[in-house]
Amino acid sequence: MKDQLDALRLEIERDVKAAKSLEDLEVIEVKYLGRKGELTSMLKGLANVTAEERPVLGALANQIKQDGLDLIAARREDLASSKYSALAETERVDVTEPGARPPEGHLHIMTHTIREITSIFEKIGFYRTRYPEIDWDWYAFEALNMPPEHPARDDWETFFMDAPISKKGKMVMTPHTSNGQIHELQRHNFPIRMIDIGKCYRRQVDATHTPMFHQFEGLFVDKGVNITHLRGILDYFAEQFFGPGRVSRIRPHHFRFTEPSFEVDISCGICGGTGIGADKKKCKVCKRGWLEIGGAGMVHPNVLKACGVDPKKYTGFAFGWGVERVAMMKEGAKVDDIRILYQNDVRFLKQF
Ligand code: FA5
Repeated sequence: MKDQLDALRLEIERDVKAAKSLEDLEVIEVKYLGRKGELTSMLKGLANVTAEERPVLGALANQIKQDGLDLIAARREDLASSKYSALAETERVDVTEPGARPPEGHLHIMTHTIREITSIFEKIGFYRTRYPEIDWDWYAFEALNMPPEHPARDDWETFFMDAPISKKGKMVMTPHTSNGQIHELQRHNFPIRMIDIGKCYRRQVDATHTPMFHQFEGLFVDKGVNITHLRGILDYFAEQFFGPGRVSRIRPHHFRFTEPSFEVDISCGICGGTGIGADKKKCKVCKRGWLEIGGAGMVHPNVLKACGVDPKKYTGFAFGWGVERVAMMKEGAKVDDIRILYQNDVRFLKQF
């Protein structure tokens, strides 16, 4: 039996040495030293040996078990440390290395433009307002001196809502921000120096029109406001937004809600307002020295009256321009089709 025990010791030593993983060691321990292992079954043979041999062989078996456990523990430590040192090699992290930055987004060119316009007007005492973008016909047309069925309404190519009709008419998706004039005038909080920026909707789409676009509406109403104030504000905006040396001009036009009414132009930044390009030919951008920016005029007395404001006491001017259009007219913008602003093409958007 002693020979069997010695042979078992050698087997344990050989297998432990050959073990390649912590899992191998588990198997070896169970196989040789476990409760149903080879050593235990060998000890059953002690019943057949002499009384003198029994304690000697018993002690030897205990020694083999202890040595085997020690050997396994030592090998386990070796394997564990080499496992972690291999991991340290393959999965080393250099915490000082610069990280991989995820791509960063930024604000849309329209948001930038809206913020810029707001801050230009805030500097001269205007305040930003927001009025409904879905509103009653009365605010969008009737109070603006455009009675039901008036042909002037056709210019606004309006979307009507499928909603119940009220005393104030049908609901519309506002085709301009001029409904803001009515809401603001009804507050009777003078002087009014409003800049209302919002979304507008019209049934139009081509290189210069989108079905959804933005307008900014200025309204200045107080005692003694006249056209010279309007001219001053237009020139101020031209220079602040488009750059030094840019000026505005007004041409006669017709809107039902202003009298007199104007179309406003800004001098072209490419040809300096001359209409002649560097190649001595017609300027390619404006062709005539001026770029059209939008409408303006003195608030019509009927509009003031519709809002309960006495036109003999108060006068004012209003203007309404497209945010997309002014952004496109900025020098260097190089946007020749308005629709690209809303196509979500990152290659285009990330330029701004
Ligand atoms: C108006 O909407 C008037 N409410 C402006 C106004 C306000 C005049 C106050 C007088 C006093 P108009 O329809 O011309 O006017 O539009 C003004 C500007 O909005 C245009 O010059 C253009 O810049 C922009 N615009 C109009 N329709 C579209 C569209 N479909 N897509 C993009 N921009 C548009």
